[in-house]
Amino acid sequence: MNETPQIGLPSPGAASAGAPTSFPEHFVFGTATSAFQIEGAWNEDGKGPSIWDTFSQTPGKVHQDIPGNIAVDHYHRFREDIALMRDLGVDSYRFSLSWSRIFPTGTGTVNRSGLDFYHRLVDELLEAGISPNVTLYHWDLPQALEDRGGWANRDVAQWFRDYAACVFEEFAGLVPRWATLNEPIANWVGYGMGNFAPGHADPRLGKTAMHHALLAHGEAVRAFRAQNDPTAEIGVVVDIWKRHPATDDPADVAIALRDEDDSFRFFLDPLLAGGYNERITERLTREGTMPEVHDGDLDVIATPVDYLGLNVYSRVVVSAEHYNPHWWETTDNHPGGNFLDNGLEFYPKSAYDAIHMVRDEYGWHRPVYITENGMADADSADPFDDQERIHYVRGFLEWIARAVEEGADVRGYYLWSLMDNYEWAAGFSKRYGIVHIDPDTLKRTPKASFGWYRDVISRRALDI
Ligand code: GCO
Repeated sequence: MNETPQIGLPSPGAASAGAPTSFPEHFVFGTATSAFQIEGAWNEDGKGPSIWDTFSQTPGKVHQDIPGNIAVDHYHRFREDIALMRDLGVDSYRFSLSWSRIFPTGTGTVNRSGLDFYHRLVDELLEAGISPNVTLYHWDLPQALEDRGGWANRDVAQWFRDYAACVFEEFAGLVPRWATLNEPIANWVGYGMGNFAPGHADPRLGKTAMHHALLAHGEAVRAFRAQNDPTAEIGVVVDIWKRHPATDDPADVAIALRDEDDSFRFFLDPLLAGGYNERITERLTREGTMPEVHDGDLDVIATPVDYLGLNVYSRVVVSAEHYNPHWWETTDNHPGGNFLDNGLEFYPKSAYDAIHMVRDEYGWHRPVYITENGMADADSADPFDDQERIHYVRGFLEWIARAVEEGADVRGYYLWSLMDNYEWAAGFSKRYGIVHIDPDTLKRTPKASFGWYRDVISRRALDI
């Protein structure tokens, strides 16, 4: 067992001795959200239902059976939310488009009102001097497409390409940074495990849905290149929870590798290294879950992107003896250490490790953004005085600053999240915001971390 877990820089004190604490002038500071988690207005102005509307409205699927219908009503309050960001001083705002707000049935006729909403949002951001960073897909597939097989239907790659081409054209010259997908592992949770929308628990379907996500990504990048907007860049966002074997026992090492394969190497290998690795191909073939890979798929998937988005929250320490496949649900038997009050291991070096991994193992020397990092408040904590969040974010920023100083091309950092929001199956039970949302009135109130982050952004340095 790992008796003395590595806890990264003891933050903040010791890091000041020699650790870099400032960021280049052009380093992008931002906040991140996603459509389903904040917008609400689930059936307004022509929007079609998404799989998360259906799933969250189905009894027994989400926390306290409260659906995401209203979320935090950003659809009607986006001006207030942008005013908060203007006050915060962020350079950029990462958000996602609701596909079924734009194409109510996923394909076919566009819903002008849906596009108009995003035009109002983008215009307001530009007016506030905040650069939009737009994700095409953050888990809310149009329900009408799920009815046709969803991500398990290979046609989804073309549906996604058509949707992408439409919005690229619509927002050309207005949106300088795009991402195709956010965390395609969600397709495993939704099709392989059943814990997320659309709620299928079929491992073969799950792996197929993951492969189709990669294919859709590649098709969208090709549509973007065909559009040829030289002022904009496109990337993809993968979440990295690196596995650390608790000991160097081969059993622990094997589990760490297998879990990395299942969670992020399944994506990074075809995106950056030419295809699924042998371990994955051999095991999934043996298990009967290997997706069908058609000729040409790997070329499409490997279509070059401009940047990589990495979502990093922590690491996972794995041990064969105490293996917990649902490690995120409990800290029991988790051999790591240094837990936050909310149960997450505080391991800020995980950002630095992820940056190094893509560079050293995948040869990625091009731009990287940390597209998400943040933490949920503990149940018992004072919701406004979120000192632990400050401690957490500061720890990560210290390690990111170090990576930058050492020469990694890390261009920016997006804090998850601007405001408390609808945390998927956990509903409103997990609060990630630097702005508090009153559950009854939806009133927005900045937390202590908001003021702290504002100071960091304005100084482009940490206060240590
Ligand atoms: C994810 C998603 C976000 C989450 C955030 C907190 O990483 O799961 O991109 O939608 O809300 O990460 O869990």
